[in-house]
Amino acid sequence: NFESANFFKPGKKIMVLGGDGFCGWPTSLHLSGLGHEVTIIDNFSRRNIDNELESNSLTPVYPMGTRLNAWEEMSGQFIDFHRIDIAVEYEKLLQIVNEKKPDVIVHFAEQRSAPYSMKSPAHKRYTINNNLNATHNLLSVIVESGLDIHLVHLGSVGIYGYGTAGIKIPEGYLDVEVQTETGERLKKQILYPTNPESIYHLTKSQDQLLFFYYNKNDQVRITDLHQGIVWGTNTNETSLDERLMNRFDYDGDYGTVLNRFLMQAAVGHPITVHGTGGQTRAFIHIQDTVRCIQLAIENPPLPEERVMIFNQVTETYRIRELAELVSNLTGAPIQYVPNPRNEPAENELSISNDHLLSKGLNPITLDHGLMQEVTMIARKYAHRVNHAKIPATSTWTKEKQPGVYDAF
Ligand code: NAD
Ligand code: USQ
Repeated sequence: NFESANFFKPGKKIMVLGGDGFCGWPTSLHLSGLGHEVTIIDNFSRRNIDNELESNSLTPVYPMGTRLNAWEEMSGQFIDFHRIDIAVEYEKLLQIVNEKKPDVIVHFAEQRSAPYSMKSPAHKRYTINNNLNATHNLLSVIVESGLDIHLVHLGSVGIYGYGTAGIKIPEGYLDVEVQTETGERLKKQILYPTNPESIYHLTKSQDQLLFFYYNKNDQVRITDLHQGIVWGTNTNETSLDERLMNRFDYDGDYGTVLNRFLMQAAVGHPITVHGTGGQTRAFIHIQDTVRCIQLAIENPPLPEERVMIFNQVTETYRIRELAELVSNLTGAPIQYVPNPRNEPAENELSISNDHLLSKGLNPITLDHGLMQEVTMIARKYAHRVNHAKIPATSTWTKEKQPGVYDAF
């Protein structure tokens, strides 16, 4: 079942920004395995944030050199790596783009945790500066290089907001009908108005406007993938050797909900449901993430086409349903804790994902076998868990008042 058997097929030149991260590393291996010429750019900020938070990935994350050597040993494929802070080192980014002349740039290089972005004014400012400058520098570099580069960006379902009033969320564009000054009815498609619930999600909302502008003004070809919460750890490629293992975030800031629940069950911690657990969210397995990025690369927008937006999700679940699923699977107890976030206590979420399905995605749905696999990984590395880092401690407002959201 190793999709990457076709090692020597000539491919595209692809740069993966943020290629050391949870989604970027398995994507880099997957694309390299398909025969593409891959260059990773990363500034290791995610590894440094682990140091700042005194937390760690549950699984061991090997140094980049060890990872790349292991990949070459296993696949015969070479991946190039450059350490660049794309939010700051504009000239270095421009130089490497001019040298490599990539056909495609996949952009994962942003601070991606909502709780981390809400920890303090300094964390808010860092997230805004890093994410907006990263995206803007990249767009500016693409234009300055004069190359026709297809930019594939990882956005977030969260920018749509979670109070969608019974609307099935479309893929980026909303059909509206307005009355003109002369009384005619005008039909238009507009970017779905964003309603972010964290500073992190706010940066993803701003990214959307940056893409809109650079596409309109400079005809940059862009696919923006609005991705749901990723779960799972390994892909076909990262499973080949322990040195290729993907990271597994479990702490209160970076651990995402389903992986946290599976980890909690494995290490004997109650499953922490925020509030009533009535929040409905969209999910995707990491193996589907890498496949969707492949599909986005294989189906670029035409020159001068508007920004292509796909919802990169495979299913939706209510958080308490997930907790019950994991509890039934493992016997772990559920603990309802006060919600540190400012989010609707209960929400429905219906979301269209037709584009990726039409391009050939065959979704992996929540499957007991796969969930057990994640629990096995968590059990194997349970000795690495720092229990003090499990609770979610980042609150959304200075004096968090439970239920305050409902007042708005
Ligand atoms: P991650 O933090 O594991 O990876 C991001 C990588 O980007 C890290 O290796 C980090 O060092 C690097 N990076 C950050 N800022 C950089 C900069 N200025 N210059 C160079 N490198 C930089 O995050 P992830 O989970 O892999 O997420 C990747 C992308 O996918 C993010 O943009 C995120 O918003 C999006 N996304 C993630 C999820 C999820 O559940 N993990 C869901 C939806 C969308
Ligand atoms: N939650 C719990 N218990 C926990 C942890 C979380 O009940 O122990 C709840 C949260 O309150 C929230 C939901 O689970 O209602 C999801 O939280 P999360 O941390 O799994 O996901 P989120 O903060 O939305 O962010 C993650 C990624 C982000 C990505 C986003 C996709 O970190 O990069 O953009 O998922 S989406 O949610 O679709 O916007």
